[in-house]
Amino acid sequence: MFKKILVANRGEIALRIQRACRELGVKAVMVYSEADKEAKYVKLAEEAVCIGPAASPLSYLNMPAIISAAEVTDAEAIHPGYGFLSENADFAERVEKSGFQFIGPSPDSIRIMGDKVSAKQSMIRAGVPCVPGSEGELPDDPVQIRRIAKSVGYPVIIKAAGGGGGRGMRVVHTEAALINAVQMTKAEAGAAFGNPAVYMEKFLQNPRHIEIQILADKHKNAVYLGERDCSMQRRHQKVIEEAPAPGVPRKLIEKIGERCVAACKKINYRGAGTFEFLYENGEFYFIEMNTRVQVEHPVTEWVTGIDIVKTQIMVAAGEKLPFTQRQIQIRGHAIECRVNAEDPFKFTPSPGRITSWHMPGGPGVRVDSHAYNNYFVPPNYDSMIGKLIVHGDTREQALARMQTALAETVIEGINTNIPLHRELMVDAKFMQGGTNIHYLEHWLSQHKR
Ligand code: MV4
Repeated sequence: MFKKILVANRGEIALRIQRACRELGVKAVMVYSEADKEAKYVKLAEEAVCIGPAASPLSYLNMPAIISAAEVTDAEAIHPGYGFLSENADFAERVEKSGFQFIGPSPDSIRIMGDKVSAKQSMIRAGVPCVPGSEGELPDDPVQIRRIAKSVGYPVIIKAAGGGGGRGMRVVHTEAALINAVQMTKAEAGAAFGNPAVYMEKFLQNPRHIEIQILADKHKNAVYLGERDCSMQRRHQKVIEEAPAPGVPRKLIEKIGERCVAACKKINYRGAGTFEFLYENGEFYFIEMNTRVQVEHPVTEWVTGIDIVKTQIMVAAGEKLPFTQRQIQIRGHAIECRVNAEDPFKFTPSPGRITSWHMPGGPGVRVDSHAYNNYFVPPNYDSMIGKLIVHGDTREQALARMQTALAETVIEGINTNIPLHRELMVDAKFMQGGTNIHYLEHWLSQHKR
């Protein structure tokens, strides 16, 4: 095992990684920007290095500053967390070329999954079901593009190979609109991602977003840790996640999970990863793979009993996965509410000083947050200030525990989305389970206040 690792991130995930290190007996070096000196994990750190000013490009995205911090502190490995440099293949490569272990997959795996066309092609080859569409990148010839769209069937969606997470997409309903839409998407993709390549898929109108968590080691072992339902989202930002996905047959999850595991072995994947699917009319369709630990990993940790962050570190150090697929059981139900510093219904960011902070507790309640009473939420970063996670034997018990936890929560001095979560946890349709990716935005458009 490593003696010391460097945590190249901020916020709640920096604290989460620091906690995993403590449990493993690994020293954690925290890096921080000038805006994050007051964060809990910096105060708790045995060692912390300031890597630059508040602006992310000068600190959390500053590769030389981060690698230098690892050098001066004698760290052996770098955990990138999520966001920032976590899915940057060039960073992973520079980390390894500098003699450190990157806690994540190989630069090659990150690169393949970062290009959505090559990701999809590699999944088709590995037997993972994908959304029907173009075979790879769209050609330039309008005649051929029209022919592909006709065979896929309208509506279709044009997606940028360099996009992902909802960036660089356009829905096309008619042949008349097709060629212009392809040209527009290509132009935008070239400007935004430096890669004008686009591909086409059948546009699914009312899917759910369900993802499969996997873990793989360097010894050809891989497992899936069940699924998460992340359909409750607004503008591609997830708001609530849960595991398991309500109403999805166990047998189907097992079939898809086994396909994901087979794909991991085929591409020599290592570390934690997530296969994102759209789920519609009882079928799963792969869309993208994330090569990092995700914000919503705690719901999977709670239903499986597996510490995903600890396991990431163990497999990066070369250890074998300490469990087999047979030993992984899904127990009960977990729900996560992302706590954001923002207006609960208008969504304008609300940074500033927290003047009162009381977190809930009791059976089946977990709070992951780097904030505390009197903490100043800096205006420079993502608005998420923490996560509230509950577990119950059943979904009904988890819902009841989340309702109680939200009622106990007090955050003053800034606006948060706790009032939004309080309303959603008693919403009849959400309580039934199985709402699709459009549900929250539709609910908000009808919301009176
Ligand atoms: C789709 C789709 C419908 N059909 N692809 C958006 C984010 C990116 N990961 C893929 N996205 C979508 N791809 C096909 N063929 C609808 C979406 C989509 C979406 C997906 C997941 C979660 C939220 C979403 C919100 C709007 C659109």
